[in-house]
Amino acid sequence: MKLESVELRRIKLSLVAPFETSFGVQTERDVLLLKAITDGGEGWGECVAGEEPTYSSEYVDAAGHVLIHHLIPRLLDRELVAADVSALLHPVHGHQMAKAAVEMAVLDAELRAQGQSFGRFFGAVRRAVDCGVSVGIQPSIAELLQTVGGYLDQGYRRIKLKIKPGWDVEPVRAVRERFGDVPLQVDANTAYSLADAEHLAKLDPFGLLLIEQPLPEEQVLAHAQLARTVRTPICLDESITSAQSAADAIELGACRVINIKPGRVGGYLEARRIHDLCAARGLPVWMGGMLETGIGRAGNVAMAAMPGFTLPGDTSASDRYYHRDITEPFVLEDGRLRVPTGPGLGVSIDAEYLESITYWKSVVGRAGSGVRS
Ligand code: NPG
Repeated sequence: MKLESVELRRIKLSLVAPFETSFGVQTERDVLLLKAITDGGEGWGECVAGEEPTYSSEYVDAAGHVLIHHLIPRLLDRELVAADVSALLHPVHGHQMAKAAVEMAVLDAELRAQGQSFGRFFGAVRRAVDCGVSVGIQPSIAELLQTVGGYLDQGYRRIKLKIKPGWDVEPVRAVRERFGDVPLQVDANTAYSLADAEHLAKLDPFGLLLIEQPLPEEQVLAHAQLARTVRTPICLDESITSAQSAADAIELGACRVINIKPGRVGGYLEARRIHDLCAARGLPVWMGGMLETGIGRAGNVAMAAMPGFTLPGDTSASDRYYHRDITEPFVLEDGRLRVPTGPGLGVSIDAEYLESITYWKSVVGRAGSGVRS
């Protein structure tokens, strides 16, 4: 397959409600989407980088820049398959989210051309995946209980609470007291230090599924040390940027669970390697979320149907985030989302709506004779 050009576009989508994590409050998503134009058809990719470099060092302006100037030019006008993309991009250090977006677009084009779905390509073993929901930091315990109750009424099968110092043990206690033994986990997004070990151990009596990324991403050894004080399984997110870093963290005893986000690790193919290595070592994995539109959600739901994804993911329904999605919405059915079965990502883009919320476009490649914006 030959990649002839890539169309990049930026869209803005308001969130249904503000989303607060230990690193800030988000009220809208500024999304970079890619359309790969090949001699065998088109494919779509979504970049999960946020507007600001607060979750990781990547951010959407930089992702657009590195794609246009350093990544896409390495892929144009040559015979390639999606499996070649990461090696071709290897000379460029880092920028996993940008790399993931272009690999995804090429993979979608390739699978659409073959008439094969992402689910089939990944070896999906279920038609629908169990869904959890990530609950942002709330202004009060009363609002938290109301929000969690609403999601449980909708059928979500697991609740994840965002925590930070000052908002941790009490919200967990309140949710346990009100909602009993609902599957519950917490996510700190790197907000603690090893000195907080005794404090984090106060979460142990609540029977959480896991504590996600309590310490800064580079402190992998400290997570292993934390695990000596805290009994709740530690799950890594930000620290896991590749299959290699996953293997190292497991070997060190830094985590007993891994959150897989294809965008964070450079793409679906690396994410699949992490799934495989965790399965071989007996670690459960689950699918993370980065507030994806229907494009990214489609790929994530398909991957979450692989056998090692034994915990519910942050693969929430479209209406958890958006009033109107850019694809047909993902709708919760008995706490699950159906895995798309059509070719490639298996979703169709609402072209008119997409156009109406696009505020920037650029083409790299033949149609754009290099770079056009
Ligand atoms: O369901 O898509 C979702 C969001 C799940 O909490 C979620 N994501 O730290 O995992 C995270 C968090 C996040 C969201 C991180 C946006 C970065 C950006």
